[in-house]
Amino acid sequence: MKRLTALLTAALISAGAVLTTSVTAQAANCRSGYFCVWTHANFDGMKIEHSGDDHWWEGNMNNQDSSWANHGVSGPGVKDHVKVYDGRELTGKVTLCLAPGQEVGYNQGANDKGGSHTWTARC
Ligand SMILES: [Ca+2]
Repeated sequence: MKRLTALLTAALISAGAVLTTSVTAQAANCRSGYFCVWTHANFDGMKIEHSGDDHWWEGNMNNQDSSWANHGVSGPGVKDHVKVYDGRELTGKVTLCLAPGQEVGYNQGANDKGGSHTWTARC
């Protein structure tokens, strides 16, 4: 019985190690087809997921964005890039432009600057 317990413990430890590895490999937890924004760096803090444009980020995300992930799905004629604008209503400069699949854990120039975003064909 002691031996069985030891085996089970070893199995649990290796299962845990596998889980940890896969979480690290996929850094950003963001659904397929969505553009996700977090209030903290490295995909932490509050998250908002967008399937479309948002030209008026709410107060709890406006000028709070610190990491970003574009999990948009590409296809013929699909706008699969995302531009983040400094101001609301797509005004001011573009602080970030993300290609499909791109994840940005932190960007000093874009940190806490975003106010709106749009899906676009290219950067
Ligand atoms: Ca922030």
